[in-house]
Amino acid sequence: MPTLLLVDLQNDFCPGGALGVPEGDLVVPIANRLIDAFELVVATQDWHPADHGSFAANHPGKRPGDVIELDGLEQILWPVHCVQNTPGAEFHPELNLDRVTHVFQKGTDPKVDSYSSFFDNRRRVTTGLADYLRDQGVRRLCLCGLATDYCVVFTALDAVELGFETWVVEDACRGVNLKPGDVDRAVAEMRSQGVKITTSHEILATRS
Ligand code: VGL
Ligand code: ZN
Repeated sequence: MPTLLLVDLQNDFCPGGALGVPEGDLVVPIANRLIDAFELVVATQDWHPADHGSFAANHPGKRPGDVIELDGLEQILWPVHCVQNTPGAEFHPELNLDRVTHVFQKGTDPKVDSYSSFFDNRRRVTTGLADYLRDQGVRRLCLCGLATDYCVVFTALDAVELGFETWVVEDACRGVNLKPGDVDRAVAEMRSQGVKITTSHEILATRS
């Protein structure tokens, strides 16, 4: 069943948010158009406790962008973002959630970050997304959202590895580009691992 995964379309990842991705809000109307073209729509939500280890503010003397070791794993430090039950963690107000059947939350363990929608960065704990998709008989997964160079790329690479035919809708994603070229490198990496890169125009033309 053609399935769309909306990755982290939350206020804090949109301009003006705590970890605002340039043009992140422009993805929302495209996502809304895409939703109607899919039978099954699911979403992820970055959902951190206030004491999360990925927040620079929780490491005295550290600043966003610094890299530390968090419980043995390399971790980029971020501004405080997507704290559970705060407005920044809510989905963008214009995102149409009517047909979203399930929201998978991630990043809830303070000791480990979770870029992929499937597993934490340690690859120990699953979000339940893979089992959910398999239960629904999903073989092809289309994804879009924020941020291309973090949650989207990690999710897409896991999806192909898990055996899903994986499509990323490039114009419905935006990235952080902490280092110039990060988004381009993420797209190249996805292509090289067998992720198919497409556009919303292509999808809406073939499915409507
Ligand atoms: C994300 C950085 C930190 C993302 C989440 O959704 O891409 N990036 N937390
Ligand atoms: Zn996060």
